[in-house]
Amino acid sequence: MELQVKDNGADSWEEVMIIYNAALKEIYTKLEILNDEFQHVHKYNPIEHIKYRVKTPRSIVKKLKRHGYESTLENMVKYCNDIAGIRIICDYTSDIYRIADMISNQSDIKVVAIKDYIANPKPSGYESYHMIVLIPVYLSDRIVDARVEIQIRTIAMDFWASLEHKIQYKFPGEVPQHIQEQLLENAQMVSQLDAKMMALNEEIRKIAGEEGEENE
Ligand code: 0O2
Repeated sequence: MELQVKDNGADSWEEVMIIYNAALKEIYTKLEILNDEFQHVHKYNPIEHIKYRVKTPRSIVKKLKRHGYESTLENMVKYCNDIAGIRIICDYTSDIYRIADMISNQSDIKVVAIKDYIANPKPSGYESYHMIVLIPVYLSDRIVDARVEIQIRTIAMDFWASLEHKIQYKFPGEVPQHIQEQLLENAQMVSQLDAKMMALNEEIRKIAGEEGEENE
């Protein structure tokens, strides 16, 4: 059953945070296992690094306000999909889909939504692959399904997104037009760079594979 709360002050808030933190730890461990096994089988790490966080109360309140909801604990859990967020950074775009598949194939994880901003970038140029998943957290007296947002992107996409995020904070109203245009241009370069790096990597792997076969 998915996590539901009735606002009961600080106690409920602490319990909710324990559950989201537990959900993040579970997904983090699953990803580490997948990465280790992939390294063992394919001699290659699809995951460059992983970051995770529980959204700050301030950001949660801001997001609820943006969506027109009152700031109650009930609304936070119901409407804020990314209280628990994990970001997976990879080298190549192909790794993103590989990791997304590996996550979807875990029988205890339920994928509730996917937003593929790589196939369909945002008008700003933002690229990333987002999954909202439910993962069971085993408590002493019950099991609750906690919502986690997983963002998967390449190093280059992450570089672009972190700069763009900083710019949004610097210009809380509207980002000046010429900066928006440069961001979009840079996003297109990120996309081209990712495609070229992936093609180069595939070529290298192919050559290395052929040489490996010759030496057998
Ligand atoms: P913050 O400050 O990073 O936490 P939903 O989460 O589904 O209720 P939304 O915003 O429609 O609402 O979902 P979406 O588009 O999947 O975005 C979720 C998160 O992705 C955002 O959380 C950002 O972290 C990131 N993101 C989405 N669009 C952009 C973008 O254009 N630029 C950058 N840099 N990041 C983006 P928050 O809560 O909006 O922001």
